[in-house]
Amino acid sequence: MNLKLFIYIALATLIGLASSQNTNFVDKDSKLVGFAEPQWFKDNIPFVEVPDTEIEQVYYYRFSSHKRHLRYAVPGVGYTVTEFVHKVGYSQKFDTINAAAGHHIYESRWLRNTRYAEDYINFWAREGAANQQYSEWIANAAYSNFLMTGNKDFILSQQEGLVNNFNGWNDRYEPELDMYFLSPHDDAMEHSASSEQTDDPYHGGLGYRPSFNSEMYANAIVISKIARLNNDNSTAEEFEVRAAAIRKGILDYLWDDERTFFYHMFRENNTNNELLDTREEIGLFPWRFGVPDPTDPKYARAWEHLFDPQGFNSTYGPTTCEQRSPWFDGNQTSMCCFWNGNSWPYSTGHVINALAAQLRDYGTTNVVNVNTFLEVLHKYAETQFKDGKPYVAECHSPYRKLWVCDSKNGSEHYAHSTYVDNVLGDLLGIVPQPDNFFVIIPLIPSTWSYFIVEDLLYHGHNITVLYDADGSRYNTTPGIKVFLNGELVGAKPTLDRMQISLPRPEGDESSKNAIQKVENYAANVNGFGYPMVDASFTSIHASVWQAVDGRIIYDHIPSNRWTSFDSLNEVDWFSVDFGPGRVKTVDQVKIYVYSDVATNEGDVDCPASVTIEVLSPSGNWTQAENQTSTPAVCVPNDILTIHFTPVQTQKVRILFHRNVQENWWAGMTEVEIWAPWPQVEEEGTYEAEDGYLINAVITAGETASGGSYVGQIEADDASVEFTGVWVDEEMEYEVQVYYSNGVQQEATMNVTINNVNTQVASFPPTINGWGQFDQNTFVTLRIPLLRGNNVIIFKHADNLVELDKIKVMI
Ligand SMILES: [Ca+2]
Ligand SMILES: [Ca+2]
Repeated sequence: MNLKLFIYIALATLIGLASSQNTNFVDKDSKLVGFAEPQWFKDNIPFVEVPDTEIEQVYYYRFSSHKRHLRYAVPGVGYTVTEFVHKVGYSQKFDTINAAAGHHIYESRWLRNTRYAEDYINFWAREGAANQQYSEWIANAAYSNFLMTGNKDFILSQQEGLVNNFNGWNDRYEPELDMYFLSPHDDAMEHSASSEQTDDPYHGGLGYRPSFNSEMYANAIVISKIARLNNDNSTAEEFEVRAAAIRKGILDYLWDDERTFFYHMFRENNTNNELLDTREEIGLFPWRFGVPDPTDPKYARAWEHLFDPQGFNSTYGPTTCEQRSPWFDGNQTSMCCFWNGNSWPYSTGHVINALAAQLRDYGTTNVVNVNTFLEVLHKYAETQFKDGKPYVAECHSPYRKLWVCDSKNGSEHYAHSTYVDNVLGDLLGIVPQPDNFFVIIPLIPSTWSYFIVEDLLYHGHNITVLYDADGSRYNTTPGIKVFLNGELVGAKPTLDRMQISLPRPEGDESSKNAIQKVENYAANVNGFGYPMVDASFTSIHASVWQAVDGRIIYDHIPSNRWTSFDSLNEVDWFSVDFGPGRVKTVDQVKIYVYSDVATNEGDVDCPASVTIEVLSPSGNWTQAENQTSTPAVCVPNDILTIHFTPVQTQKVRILFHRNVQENWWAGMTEVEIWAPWPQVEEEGTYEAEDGYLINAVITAGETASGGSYVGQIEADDASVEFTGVWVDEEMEYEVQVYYSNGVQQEATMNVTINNVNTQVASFPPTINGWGQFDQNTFVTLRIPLLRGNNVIIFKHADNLVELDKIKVMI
């Protein structure tokens, strides 16, 4: 054996051991009864046990609700997180909405598969999505994700995009006050106490808000930290100064000594800088981000209002504004978007973070202690039920067991808040660190006799923390214990905070391999174009497109599936066409089997058998060779993977042999075809036809690289986005663009790189005419690329260009 191979195997064995070694205290299966796809939970979530049944029950549910919103969008971009289970009119690129992106990242950071959060952070930092549609704390959340993963390379590579997002708000900055202004609507709050009293009660007037300004303070602070780690001291200093100014603005203008609270302040017709007449829940957000001065005890008085029955204290969570206010309305029963009374998970999540920060970073007060903290968290858990089962929608009545904003096939499992972050980060007190320490500061009452968190992935290590007051529950000695990769590394005889020093994070090494060069070739985020899907039969209650929309939702309602329900055929097929000329090497198909027989809601269940066929070069369907199914027998509402001998094909189809005996039909919520990506002859090459296209057409071409090219890039908004353009090093690269231009005039395209840099590319006429490509016909651009996945968008400008591929000269 040569030395290099030996070292590789030795290293792989070590890493394999480290990540597989773990404790096994929790009976995982018992926690996952009734959940679809239980293996996903075992692969991804920390398992928790606490004495409070509701808190624990909702904990597992909220991972399942979050899972429903993890959406694989586009190869090279990967995962995003949605807010609604279906597309809504005001969602933006790939149906995203930035309003709760911070919450999404804070929830995602607890998943063991770090790709979910990192793809999504990269998306906000580089895709040019609508980052200023609503207020946001994306940079802050991105940094909090780094604290969990320890992946320094990744967070440092995001600096430019995060700074760019931050500066996207410059036109809403008031230098005289050092604060940002926006409408309550743009702060995700329609019909609030600060909007009801304006001419436009839906949007409200512009104002300086404690919520948004605290978020911008938090964004500025982490950008300065990231810049410091990047040895970019001038950016670090710039953002330290900006953060300090915003913080001063909040403390000087938005705090009222007499009314002991932070308030909204109108921007217009308010020469005396008067504050709103009503306390709103957003006035508690500043603690979460460390805005109040810890040396000044006056600020802690704000918490009295959280526990005041005339303030925010109600049966089902804090009210969005204080109940004594003339603008308060706690009687809504079904209308959406009233944030002047309803209990609102978006805000409750923030407030619990803030309450934990008060306890951890500022100290107990006359009203804030671990018992009152638990009361608020418990109430939040108790709110998240419907018909006796854990559930979350948009908003809840403060007084009645009623989800008020709860539209059918719309706001189920609404992803607009945190909860698992409140349990893991606040209650159990896992406080992720930038250096090689693991710190836990539990905020649990002395009456609790136990808790455990197991399978926590932290800086590349498996961590278990358990507390067992008398040692009887986990068959151990009394006290709190920390296990690192299965080994006991810290113990105290009583409940206390713990700090453990860790070996160097594996994140640093493993992140170099974190680029997962497999992508899902079946995904179609648009519901039209390629990959094109078709079926021999589709139920009127289903859609072929929902089976490739990247969403995995096994529910009867909300519906997201293709089924053959009511088909007269014994065998129905479902096909995926990668596009004209787009032949790919594939070796597996993953079917997310839908069953409503399992839940007594319908007649769709596991098929009797599944066969995979591929289109041969001669145009015939042939069976893929050596098909094996995992598991061997289909499990309803779970994954069925069919592996086969690698084969080159443009089209794949699945034959579903339905269960005729039971008279059941076949269905799936999603089908994925994962394969190496990109599939190109030379490293650094990206095919235009593999990109994300807007108003452009994939065309087969014999002279085209990869078998096809993209043409008809004619409409004003027509564009070709090269996704997932990976480089290891940040610098300017030569990029060759292979194209054809069949008219005798120069054509141009506008090129945007990572939503930061733009340039105009010129394409002289080509001698061979349209649709003809060769190795000598290209233009060379100089393009600055960032470490990791880059986004390069070519947009139609003057005249026409057909694009074949780009080659990054590495
Ligand atoms: Ca789907
Ligand atoms: Ca091509």
